[in-house]
Amino acid sequence: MLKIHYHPLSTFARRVRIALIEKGLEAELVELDMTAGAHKQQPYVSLNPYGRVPTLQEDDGFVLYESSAILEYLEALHPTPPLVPADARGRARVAQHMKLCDLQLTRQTGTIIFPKRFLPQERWNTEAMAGAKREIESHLDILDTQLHDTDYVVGNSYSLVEVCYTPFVEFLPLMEITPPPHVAAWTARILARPSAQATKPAR
Ligand SMILES: N[C@@H](CCC(=O)N[C@@H](CS)C(=O)NCC(=O)O)C(=O)O
Repeated sequence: MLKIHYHPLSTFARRVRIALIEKGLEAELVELDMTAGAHKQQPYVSLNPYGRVPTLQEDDGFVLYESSAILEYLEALHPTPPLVPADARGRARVAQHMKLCDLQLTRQTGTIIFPKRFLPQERWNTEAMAGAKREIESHLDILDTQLHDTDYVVGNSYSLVEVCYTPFVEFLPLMEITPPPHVAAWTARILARPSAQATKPAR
C-alpha cells in the first residue's frame, strides 16, 4: 500500500492528506517523531535527504517528496474525481497558483506560525514576523481581486490550488491577519470541507 510519511501538525503533509480524502484513496500514514528529530536521522533521510515531511513511498521502492509533486503524482494516477481542469490552460493556471501559494504564502506563514506554535515568545524574531505578515497581506489583496466573481481560484471548481492553500489559510487567525472579503469567504468555504475538517491540526 501507498505510504505517506507525515506529522499531524505538518501543513505540507496536510495537503497530501486532504488530497487523499478528496480522491477517496487509502494510504498508510506513517507518523514521524519529529520532536525527537526522526526526520533528520536514518532511516528517514535515506528516503528524503532534506529531512522534511511529507514523503510518499510505494512498495516497489518508488519515493517522492515535495508536497506539490506528490499532489500532481496522485492526480496523474487517480484522475477521478479531478482536482485539475481538463484543458491545457486550466492546468497551467492551477500550476501557476500552486507555485504562487508556495512563493507568496507558505514561507511567510512559516516565519510567523513556527515560532507562535512551537517556540517561547522570547525566541520570536518579531521583525521578520512583521515583514512576513506584510507580504502575506499584499498577496491576499491580489488573490482577492481574482476571487471577486468566483468561488474557487481556477475554473470556479475546487482544485489542487485549494488543496495547497487550505493548511495555510487555517492559520490566518493565529497570524492576526484579517483577510479581504472574497478571500475570507473562500477561506471559510474551503475550511468547511470534510477533507479539511478531518485533517485539522490539534494546534
Ligand atoms: N517544500 C516542501 C516543504 C516541506 C516542509 O517544510 N515540511 C515541514 C513540516 S510542515 C518540515 O518537514 N520541516 C522540517 C525541517 O524543515 O527541518 C514540501 O512542499 O513538501
